[in-house]
Amino acid sequence: MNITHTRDARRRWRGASPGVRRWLIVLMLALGVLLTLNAPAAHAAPTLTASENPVFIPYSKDTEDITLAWTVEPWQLLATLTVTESGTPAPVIDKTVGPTPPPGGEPLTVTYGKTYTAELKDVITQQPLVAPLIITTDRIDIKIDMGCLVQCITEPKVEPHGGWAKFTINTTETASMTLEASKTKPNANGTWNNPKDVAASNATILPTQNWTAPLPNLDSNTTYYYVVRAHDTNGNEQIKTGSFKTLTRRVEVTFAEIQMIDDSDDLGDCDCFFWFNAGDETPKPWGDFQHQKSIASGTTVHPNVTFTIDNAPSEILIRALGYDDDSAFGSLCSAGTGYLPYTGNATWITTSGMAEDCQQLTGDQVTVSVSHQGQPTAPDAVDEQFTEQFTISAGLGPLVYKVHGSYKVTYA
Ligand SMILES: [Ca+2]
Ligand SMILES: [Ca+2]
Repeated sequence: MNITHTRDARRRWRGASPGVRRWLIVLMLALGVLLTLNAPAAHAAPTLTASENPVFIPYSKDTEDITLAWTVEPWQLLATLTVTESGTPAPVIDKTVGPTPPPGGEPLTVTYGKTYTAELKDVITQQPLVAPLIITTDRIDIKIDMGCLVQCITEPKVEPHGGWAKFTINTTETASMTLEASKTKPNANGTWNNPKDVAASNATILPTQNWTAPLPNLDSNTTYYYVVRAHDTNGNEQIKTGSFKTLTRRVEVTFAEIQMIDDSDDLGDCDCFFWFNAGDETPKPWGDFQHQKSIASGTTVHPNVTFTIDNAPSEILIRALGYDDDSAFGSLCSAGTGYLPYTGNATWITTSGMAEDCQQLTGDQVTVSVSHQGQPTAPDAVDEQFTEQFTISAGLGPLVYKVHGSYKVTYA
């Protein structure tokens, strides 16, 4: 009966048109897929796992012991476990194993820097039962319980200002810390050959894990190299080095007002002109021999001459030099234009008296500090960006006057 049926079936198969045959094949494949999809729902898929991956290996060691574990299909009684190590031709494990790993797992020693490929295969067909397991290694970046023997300082955060910098330093271990900065690069061990090279420093009062430390009294627009040194409670030391640049100071000076006290002319008002100067900037005139300002004693005038000093030092000089033309007919003045233009010369500014028989002059200067900050422990207590007034008192005569103005300090 069966034979007859089979023959009949074969005959029918051969007799079927190619289109019908193709359709039947598609139907059978579809059924197969459906059965395959349904089958694993009954139990978990095979697995191959490592107790740790990536394997973190402390700096003090080269190798670490881990274990492998697996699960297989219920009918799989034996399997082949192979583990290969990068750079090593022969497998480090190649053995037949049971459906469950030994108690505690299959031991595997991994070496730092190597990559391992673990495979579980059918013991007879050698077909893989699971996807290969790639095991990698890594160093422990953050200290767990080794204190400052390994890295305990995380990357310091630096906020540079114009005349100081704020450091925020966190550690993974409670530590006493010092912070030093210099315009000179430190040695590899975080020290300087000349202790005088250390421009600013700070230290923790009590051991901490979170330290906010200002570095006061720095020069603006300057690169500093810093060293953070941490000592944990076990005496381990670690250093962290880096660099930062302070902001650039800009000063805007305004010569706002001249207060004429004595114009030096008995008959009428002075025939004046002025030179102004701030820092190392080129002096600027207000009026000249041909364009004289008539200014009476007891009055004020407003030149509003301004200077902008980019990258200013911590102190600047602000200067004024006033002239009064007293030439009479027949006086000899340089080329008829009076005294030579002021060049910014420091000694010249404080002269007073008569120049070339035709001009009376008086000058003076004032030094202003453009670097403001609070006490070393709290430099941010005083705003380093500010505007202040200045007064130059030119009192030597024969011209007697005061110049009032302002200077504005900003950082960028
Ligand atoms: Ca005069
Ligand atoms: Ca005059």
